[in-house]
Amino acid sequence: MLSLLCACLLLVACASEGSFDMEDQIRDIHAKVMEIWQEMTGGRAVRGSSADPTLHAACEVRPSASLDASEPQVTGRVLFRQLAPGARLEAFFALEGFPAEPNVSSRAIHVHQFGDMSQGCESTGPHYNPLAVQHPQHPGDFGNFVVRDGSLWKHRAGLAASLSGPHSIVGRAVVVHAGEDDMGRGGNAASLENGNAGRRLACCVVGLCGPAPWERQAQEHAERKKQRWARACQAA
Ligand SMILES: [Cu+2]
Ligand SMILES: [Zn+2]
Repeated sequence: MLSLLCACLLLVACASEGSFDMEDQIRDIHAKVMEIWQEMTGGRAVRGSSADPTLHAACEVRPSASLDASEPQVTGRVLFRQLAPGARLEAFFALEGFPAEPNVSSRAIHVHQFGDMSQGCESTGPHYNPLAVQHPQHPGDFGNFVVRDGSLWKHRAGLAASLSGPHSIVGRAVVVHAGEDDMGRGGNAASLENGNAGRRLACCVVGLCGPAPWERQAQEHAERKKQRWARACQAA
């Protein structure tokens, strides 16, 4: 029934005229689906057991089992925080093991449909795409991330994915790619499905957790920022 509702909402959005672009329309549809979901469940599905509505999730990234040993062995974690059901998602990305190239490079990270790592990252399926839209409008299209000295450190806010509701990414996979995401501008069919982001280097399954991993990561992130500033000041 919900998928039918999503399809109807999408049709209405596509048929409507106005100044909204596609991204705004998809955001509105996600918000509407979330609202209906909360009404249907009386809020129980997203409130959890405590009074604090904040949701946290963790994803321990491991190299894809289908890769050769000679390929980069990327490890680390992706942590998520959502302050309330329906709110935009925040994430910390902390990964290492990329080749330490002299120049910075850019790597794509997405949410894929299945939390199945039985065939390495190959069994995680295509991009998670609950509204049957084109890339890069999938809720888990996190875009490109800069890799410096073999590491990737980033905090991002305002992400469209959710840890609750009918389009939750919990139990699905985060996949780290070898290449850059062309953000749908590659001029071929794959570009509108996956951004031609290349091989799947590493992945993990998103699972709910308590607030402690997020707090530790936030502290570590602040410390690293301070150190970077101190180094920049010394160099100046
Ligand atoms: Cu991907
Ligand atoms: Zn996508």
